[in-house]
Amino acid sequence: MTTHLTHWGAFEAISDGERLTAVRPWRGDPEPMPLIENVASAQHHPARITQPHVRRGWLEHGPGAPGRGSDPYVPVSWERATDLLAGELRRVYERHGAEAVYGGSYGWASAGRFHHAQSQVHRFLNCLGGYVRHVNSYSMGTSTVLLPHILGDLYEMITHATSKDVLAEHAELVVAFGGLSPKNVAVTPGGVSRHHGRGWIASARARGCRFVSISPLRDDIGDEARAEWIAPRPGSDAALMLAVAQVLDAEGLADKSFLDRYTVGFDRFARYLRGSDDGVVKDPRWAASITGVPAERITALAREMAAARTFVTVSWSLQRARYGEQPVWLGVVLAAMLGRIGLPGGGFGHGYGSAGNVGEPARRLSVPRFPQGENPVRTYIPVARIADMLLNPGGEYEYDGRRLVYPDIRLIYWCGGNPFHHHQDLARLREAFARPETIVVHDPFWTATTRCADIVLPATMTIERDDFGAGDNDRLFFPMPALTRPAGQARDDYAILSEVAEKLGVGKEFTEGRTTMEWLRHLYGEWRTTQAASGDAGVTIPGFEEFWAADGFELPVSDPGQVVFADFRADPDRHPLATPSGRIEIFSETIESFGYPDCPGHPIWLEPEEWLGSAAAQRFPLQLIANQPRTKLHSQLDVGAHSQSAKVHGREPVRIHPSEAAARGLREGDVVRIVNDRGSCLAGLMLSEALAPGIAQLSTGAWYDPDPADPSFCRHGNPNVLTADRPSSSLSQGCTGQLCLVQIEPYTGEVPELSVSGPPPTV
Ligand SMILES: Nc1nc2c(c(=O)[nH]1)N[C@H]1C(S)=C(S)[C@@H](COP(=O)(O)OP(=O)(O)OC[C@H]3O[C@@H](n4cnc5c(=O)[nH]c(N)nc54)[C@H](O)[C@@H]3O)O[C@H]1N2
Ligand SMILES: Nc1nc2c(c(=O)[nH]1)N[C@H]1C(S)=C(S)[C@@H](COP(=O)(O)OP(=O)(O)OC[C@H]3O[C@@H](n4cnc5c(=O)[nH]c(N)nc54)[C@H](O)[C@@H]3O)O[C@H]1N2
Ligand SMILES: [Mo]
Repeated sequence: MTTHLTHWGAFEAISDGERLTAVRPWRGDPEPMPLIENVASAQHHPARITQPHVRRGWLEHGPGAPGRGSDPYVPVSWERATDLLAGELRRVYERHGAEAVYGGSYGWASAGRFHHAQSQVHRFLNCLGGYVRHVNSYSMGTSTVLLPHILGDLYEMITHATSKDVLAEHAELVVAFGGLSPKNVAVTPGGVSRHHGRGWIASARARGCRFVSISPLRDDIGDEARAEWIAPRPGSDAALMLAVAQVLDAEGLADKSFLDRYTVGFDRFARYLRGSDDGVVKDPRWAASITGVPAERITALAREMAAARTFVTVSWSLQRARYGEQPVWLGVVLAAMLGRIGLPGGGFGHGYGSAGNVGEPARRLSVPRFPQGENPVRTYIPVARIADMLLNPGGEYEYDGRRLVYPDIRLIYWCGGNPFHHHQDLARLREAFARPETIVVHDPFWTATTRCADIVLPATMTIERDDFGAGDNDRLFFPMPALTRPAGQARDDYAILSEVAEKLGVGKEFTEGRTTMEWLRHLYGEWRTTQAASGDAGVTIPGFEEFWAADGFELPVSDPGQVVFADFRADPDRHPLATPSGRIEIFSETIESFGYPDCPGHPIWLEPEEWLGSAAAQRFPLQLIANQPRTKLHSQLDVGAHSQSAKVHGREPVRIHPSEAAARGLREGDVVRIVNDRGSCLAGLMLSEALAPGIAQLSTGAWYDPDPADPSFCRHGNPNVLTADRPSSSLSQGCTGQLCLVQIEPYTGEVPELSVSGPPPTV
């Protein structure tokens, strides 16, 4: 058995050289995950791309020819494909310059430090003169802009977040907005060895710590928490939090000395809470009418939070929504009012239910990375503005106090991401993707994005190549020797880019003359030397041969008992935050100075366009939660066995409360149509009392399978035909894919065949 690493866990496998014949969880994993089953079953699926392809219209009529998304593909040799690609890159760089190339290429790609697809393509494009990049992520696009203004260092909140073991030992009450989702914490960017998502909750519970999960889904927290469930209307958490703050303020429960010493701007915020200027006191009665949570429960919750050592955590989902800054900022404000920031078991956390690395102690050692070179192009977009950019070249927009201009993109180069998975309003994205002259995609699979590309190059999966890997804050650094040969003619991104670089005369710059194994040895050797020279490794690092032959190298951590902001609490003058005031900013003069009505200088309640309290809910009375999928990572390996096992008539499952089904004459197992003004999709109906009435939950990840006549209708169940391409705010321009309003209807037509379960038509 050989060990292998994925973003969702490590596994041991036996291979016959062609495929994996047995897979079992890595023996060190206390909470193994069934997602590992997707890998072997997807490898030779008919949706695997087995050779290079070029879209017929592009091949016959040249760059810019219409027909993207409907043309058949022409299989070509590697020689032909790389010739065409090199020629087109030369044309675009010569005629339009690097500002015309979008190489942002957002996406999670795969575990493995060397073959990380984005690093590969970025290095390659840098050798050609650079590219328009993206900033931030779909994950935390809103917090990434907000938190530096109010807490300073974002990295601090993730890498140095209070350890889960510290919470298990010291917290008395955990109030989790968005829950502590067991499915999400199974995943860590870059890989996870020992899953630690549930054990700490069970230990805390056994010690008497109480959990309150504030979320539309009861199963956003595991049974081991025996949590109280409070289900406010989605999108209304800011109102609930304001009312908790109002009770703390009005009843004298706020920690005044903490607020004085460690924060700025409470007074400005308090005027809003007390209604000093607008005459509206943000009390529990006010919040009850917005959130649907009884006023008495809100008042009691505030008192419980003040009486115990309370940890407030806000999941990333709350900021992947309109005005998503507000609940995150208010989570910080509540924790500040409770005065326990910087103490073990108290304070504020962000994402303890979102990813496995949050609350794992920081490592003493970094891990090697493939250098990307320098990008001389200064133009960038906040990542979720991709469709806006393509549709409005030259258009101006606001971002974090700046006025930016969209570039005029002629060529898109995508490796390791799936925009037709991750972006909102896919019919609009289809329009946007019709604009550039050329789209190049590398992927192992015929995803919806490869089906919209002009040049399609088949990439290997991790099990088909040599690499090494370790996830963020994960403690194991694994060698990842190839387990099988590549499927079909698939090649590593590195091999593909090396060949094209050679044809463009920058081969030497890109490869530095190294093969993959030479790179692995080189990167490892350099890393080992640097760590040894720093004298701080705290461990002897084996030589490459020993590392490569073994089963993972244990990386030491700095402080297993890490508590975020402990230094700041101990001495805020010597350890100020990286904010303008050096303190926690409850009121931010910087944000106020931008003058954005959709994100003023202190947190407030702003009513989103699409929530159960809005006028639009008359026509679309269900709030769709488009959250992360349980059976896969995003769209990855959706054709795999574990993901397929959850489908209903081949469609993605949508869950609603039984009362909502009864009201529509629907039954479990029905194929239904989910609809709003932007689009519609089919899904398979599941009934559950784990959802509040008024809620529908359709996770992301089903491969977009548009009706040939109507790109706004997905036959498979991708919620992004329904979500809106609206930014969180002018401040952060983040993704808001989590929530939208819909109606669910019976589907009476013939259930159509899916086209994404095989390759597109070829000629
Ligand atoms: N409605 C809604 N939409 C959302 C979200 C939401 O909450 N709601 N969440 C958002 C979030 S947080 C995220 S992070 C995004 C995720 O969006 P993405 O990261 O774009 O999604 P993935 O499915 O991980 O896409 C990775 C792609 O890379 C391919 N790939 C894997 N390994 C390799 C490789 O080695 N080389 C190459 N060339 N390709 C490879 C995979 O086959 C897959 O097609 O989705 C966002 N979209
Ligand atoms: N299995 C699996 N795990 C994953 C991923 C995956 O694709 N699959 N993706 C990974 C990635 S890239 C990321 S960024 C993280 C994302 O981590 P999150 O953003 O935290 O994850 P989600 O599952 O989208 O949302 C968590 C829960 O938030 C709740 N929620 C939604 N809206 C509201 C609201 O307005 N108020 C409240 N109180 N709750 C709300 C929903 O019920 C939802 O189930 O997950 C990571 N983990
Ligand atoms: Mo994400």
